[in-house]
Amino acid sequence: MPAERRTLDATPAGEPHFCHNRREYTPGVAAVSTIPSPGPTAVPTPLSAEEPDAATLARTAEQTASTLLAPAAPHRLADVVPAPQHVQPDPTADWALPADAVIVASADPAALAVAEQLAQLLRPATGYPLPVTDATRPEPAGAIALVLDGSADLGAEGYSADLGAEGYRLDIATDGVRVTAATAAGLFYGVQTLRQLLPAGIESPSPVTARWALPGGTITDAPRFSYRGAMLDVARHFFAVEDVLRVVDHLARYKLNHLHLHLTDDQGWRIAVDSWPKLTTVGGTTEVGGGPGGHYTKADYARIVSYAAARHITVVPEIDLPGHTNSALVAYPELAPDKTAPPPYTGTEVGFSYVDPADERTYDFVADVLGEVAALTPGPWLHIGGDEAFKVKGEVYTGFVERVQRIVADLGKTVVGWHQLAPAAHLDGRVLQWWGTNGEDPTTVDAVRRGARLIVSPGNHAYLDMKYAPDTPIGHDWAGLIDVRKAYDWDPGTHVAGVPAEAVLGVEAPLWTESVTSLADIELLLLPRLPAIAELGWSPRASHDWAGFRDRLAAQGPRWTTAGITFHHAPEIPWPTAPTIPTQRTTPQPDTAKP
Ligand code: TNX
Repeated sequence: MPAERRTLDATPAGEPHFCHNRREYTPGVAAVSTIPSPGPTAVPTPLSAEEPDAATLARTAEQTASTLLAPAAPHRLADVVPAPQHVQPDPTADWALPADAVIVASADPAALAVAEQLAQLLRPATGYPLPVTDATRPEPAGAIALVLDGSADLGAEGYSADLGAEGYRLDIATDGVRVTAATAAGLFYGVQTLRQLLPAGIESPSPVTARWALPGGTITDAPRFSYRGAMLDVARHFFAVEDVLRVVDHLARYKLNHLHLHLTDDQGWRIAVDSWPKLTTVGGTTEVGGGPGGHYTKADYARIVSYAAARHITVVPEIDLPGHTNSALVAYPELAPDKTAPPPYTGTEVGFSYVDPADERTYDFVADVLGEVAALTPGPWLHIGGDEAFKVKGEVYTGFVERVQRIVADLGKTVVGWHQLAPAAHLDGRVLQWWGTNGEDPTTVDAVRRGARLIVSPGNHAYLDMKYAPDTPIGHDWAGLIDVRKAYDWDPGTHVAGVPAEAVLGVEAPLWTESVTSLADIELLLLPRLPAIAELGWSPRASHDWAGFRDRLAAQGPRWTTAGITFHHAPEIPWPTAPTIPTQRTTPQPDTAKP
């Protein structure tokens, strides 16, 4: 286990220490924790088996009480990742969540669902009941209100704005909090902002005592790009549904709205296809390194899709064609150019396999597979891969791609593919995912001129499988090292020379998993770079500022620590050195957190 994942939590002597994995309150005693320490500069103190004496306990209680009773300054209204579009602080209008607060929502199922999600976020740490009611009842004073309002100009005073389908306005005043949006997605993003403005202790899975204060003022916010995504490669290593759902949670926190699942590759086929059952029963049983692999049943996949949808995230399934298909050829040798089954592949080379583009049976296979995947997928996109098919060249390659693009269109879906698709004929709406490392790419520019739109995923900025530094225990370095600044300091709107910003649909951070074998590995590579990419996708370019981002990102560390999430303690980020988590309650409160 890499050092990041087993650390000694340090606590300055005499200060209360809340140890999450053991759920106990140990004044002045450091504890071995399986969650990361708050920062690289934390100084470990020795473990002590001694009980604190009465005087120490009394002093601790006094210090704790004075910390908790002091009107702790809430976060600043602008301390949010991704940076909001417009922030108007009002220091006279701070608000504190009362224990009897009510969450009121517009009488609309989608708005009420967001209200219930907010309650579920707040109940575990606060221990408050936080009942959810609809707005047909009178709005009680001190409530958090979630209001669907499609007609109003949501701009704040002196700042008029069309907040579009995903925007929201958050008003925090002494007499209550209100999120207003035209859609449930907007309300959901307002809730994510509200969550970050509360103290880090709000991420605790069990009750802690804190003053649950929010900074007064108004935020008006909307995304820069409509497509903000991350990709998880579940083919090189297979990940259980629960792991994928947890990744969805991470995306949701940072207002990402697409999860691209790389479902098939040489090393394994991960999605059940009824008409070609051996894809999973044979092709799904391998993975990199010789592990058992696995696959999603249709019910598993539907569970991921609906969990993501409830968080306003659209799943983009990828069936990689015509290359990266060894696992399919093992299952169905008739698809192979020489009609012979290749041996199963568990290495990490690319570019050697392909389905036979000269055989009509291949197109039956493609139509059947894409048809079943499309039927399971409510979102508009079908990703057909297209990368690194080194043995399918020239017109044979473009001819194959053009046929597959038409199959996708006939299914009523929009084609997405890696930018190697560029030379193929344009088809209405098609989207290329650009993963180059050099922003000069005339072939892609030409495809854009013919109508293609781009999702930008530069290998040397957005690839989450690249190492942070030479000593990162997992990951690649073929596109260079990507520290947090490298992940943050680029502009999706201008990155590919000659592609106008209007052609850029958005940004995506792919995570390839050749060396990634566990959820902790996934989180180590995702955090803290995912929020950097999320900010590029959401925040106005004018807000781009490394120094400010670094500070706002640093404040996420205690949140991840409190929630038990692994992350890389990137040395360029000024992580807080002391836990900001207050004491665990001594009097147990009812746990209303269970869904
Ligand atoms: C290139 S990026 C690939 C993947 C590898 C990745 C490793 C792309 C479209 N293809 O097959 O997993 O590099 O970083």
